[in-house]
Amino acid sequence: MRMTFRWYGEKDDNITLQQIDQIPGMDGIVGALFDIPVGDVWPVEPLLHIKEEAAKHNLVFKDLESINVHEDIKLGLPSRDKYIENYIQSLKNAAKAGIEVVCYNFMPIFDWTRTDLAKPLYDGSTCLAYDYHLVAGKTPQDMAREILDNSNGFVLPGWEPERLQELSHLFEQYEGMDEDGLRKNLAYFLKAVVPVAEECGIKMGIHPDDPPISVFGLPRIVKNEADLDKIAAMVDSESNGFTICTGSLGSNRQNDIPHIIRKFGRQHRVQFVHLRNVQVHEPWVFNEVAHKSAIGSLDMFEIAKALYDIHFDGPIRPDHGRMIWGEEGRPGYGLYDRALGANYICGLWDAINRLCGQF
Ligand SMILES: [Mn+2]
Repeated sequence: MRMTFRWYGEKDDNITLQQIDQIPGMDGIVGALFDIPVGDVWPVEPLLHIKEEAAKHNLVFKDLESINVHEDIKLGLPSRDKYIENYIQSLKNAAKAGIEVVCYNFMPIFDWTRTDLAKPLYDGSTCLAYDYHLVAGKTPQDMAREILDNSNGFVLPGWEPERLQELSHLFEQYEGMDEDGLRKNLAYFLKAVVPVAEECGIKMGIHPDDPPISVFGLPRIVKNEADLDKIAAMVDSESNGFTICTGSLGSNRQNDIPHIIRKFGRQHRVQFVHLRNVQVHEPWVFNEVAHKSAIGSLDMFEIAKALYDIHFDGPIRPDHGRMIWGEEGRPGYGLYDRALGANYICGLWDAINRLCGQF
């Protein structure tokens, strides 16, 4: 596996490449071009620039998160073909810059959703949390406003202020669309894009819905094993793969993550892994916690062992961390707790490797 760390770039991240390089066991960064509007073509040059900067700090840059999918593609509008062409060109350009893995999601309107970006834990740290009771009485606009107000001045991917201005219009466009309708639009997109990804050596990994449940009545199609089966069947190619995000899938205790990893790993469909622990209090009431198994609901050893067993050689990154030691930063993306998480995962991996000694 390749241990990686999500980085928002020179302009938008308060964490430096040098700090990332100082995390033991760190191999690379996961990056993106955050200033390119969704739907536009990603040029090669700025990707090469990130690659060069990363290399100065002994870090590889082979993984993108995310090239976002334009809403017209998810909606299946006639204009989608133009945006699919752009997506294809972005993949070709990414390949020219040495990119191997591209994460994306197919969530309507919202990217991830939380009801609290700084929930205090017992030890004074804060974390991201979700409680469906709190969503019940809210409009999407209320939710968007809260997230913007609590993001410590950082723009959170999927919650860009300009997109949120169009919220009412976007909801109108999705009226009447069910899961099958959205699934058809994903299949249309994948049938066009995956052959090109395959040709240029890029593995695509769709990110699960976060949380994996319908929010505000919008359809969600990446929630569980059955959904992943349907997506895998849309295009028979290793380039049509998954980002296994343990915090997203794991917030539903019905999802058996080690089983999902082994099953789709055997099909060579696991392309990217986000490791995060969550504490699930009751269905759809959960908060994120430190990575260590004993602290949350997920058995990180079993998850790491499943990845080891499928000989996973793609990128793993510690996902959202808590805010600890007085750090201020982008919610979920502080330095300290993610660094601790990476170190914990490396420790698990080393121990499994030493005990099993397969490779
Ligand atoms: Mn994730």
